Amino acid sequence: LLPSGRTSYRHLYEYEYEIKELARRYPTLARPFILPRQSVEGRDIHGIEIAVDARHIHDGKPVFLNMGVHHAREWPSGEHAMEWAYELLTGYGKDARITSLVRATRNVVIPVVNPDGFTISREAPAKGDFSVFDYEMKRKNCQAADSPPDMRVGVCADNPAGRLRGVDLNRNYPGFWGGPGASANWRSDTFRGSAPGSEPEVRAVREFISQRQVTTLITNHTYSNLILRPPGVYDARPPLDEPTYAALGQRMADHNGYTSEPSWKLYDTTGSTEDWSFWNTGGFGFTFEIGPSSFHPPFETGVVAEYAGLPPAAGAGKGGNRAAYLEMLQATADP
Ligand code: 0X9
Ligand code: ZN
Repeated sequence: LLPSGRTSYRHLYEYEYEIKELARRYPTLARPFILPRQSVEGRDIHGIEIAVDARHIHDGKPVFLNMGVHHAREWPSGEHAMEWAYELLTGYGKDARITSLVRATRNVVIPVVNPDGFTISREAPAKGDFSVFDYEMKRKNCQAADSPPDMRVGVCADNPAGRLRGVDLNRNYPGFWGGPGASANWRSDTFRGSAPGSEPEVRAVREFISQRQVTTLITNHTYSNLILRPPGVYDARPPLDEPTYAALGQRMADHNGYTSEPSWKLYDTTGSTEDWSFWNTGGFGFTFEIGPSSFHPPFETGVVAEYAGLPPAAGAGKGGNRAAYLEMLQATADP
């Protein structure tokens, strides 16, 4: 069903192992890499790049970046990104459309942008009470510097502030940072951090986008079956090319059955990923909110199978995020 054949949520070590294994299986088509900055706790942030000659990174082709797990508890977001890597690698040379699109582009997948938070959420003992010690519901990264000294004691996985320690990586980008829809309080789940771009995980992504020719990106989250585009706040000027942006969002929504809309319609946010990337690089970026009703429902409920357009996907029978991502790749190849 899924390109990888997986039947359970990956752990961080499985993402890392599978990236290495794919690179071994597809030595010309795939290049594993580590972003030049580590997470707060010193973990590597892994990615895989897919192109006809994966190692020749400066061949002038546009880069489509597909990311997951800015938010720790949003496990399906990493799964969909990782399945996309399998899709391209297993489809190249077999599927005519994938082959021609891969020839025209470079594809980068960073399935877990927040490896510290993800590890805590994924490995947490089940509690399920949504208290601050319910680490499975952790959202932010592991930054401790902003909390008061008595709250800094203990490791990120077990400390007096529980899962509230950390910065919301989707409020820390330097795009409208300081505005509404983000908190200045370190305990908040939408804490923006001490300064725009203060977090190493955000710096890692920003530096990658700025140093490479990333023209399009999708940052995956869960949940609500939405395709979101800038602006994140109502009173920000809509992009000059809003009609083009909106049309691309709608073409993707036709595949996965989601609702495509400007992100402020959900609620105000500042410091989000694609607000920064659009206003700073001009590249088209979208947030996908995968799944109908929870951050990481049991795998068996099919929220990862929705990748392939299978029920209970909003657009079941259409094409799922597989088809939506291909639409984005088409736009990358042929802007
Ligand atoms: O609040 C968020 O960061 C996203 N929702 S989530 O439940 N995954 O946390 C929505 C962000 C929407 N705003 C922008 N993308 N600008
Ligand atoms: Zn999220």
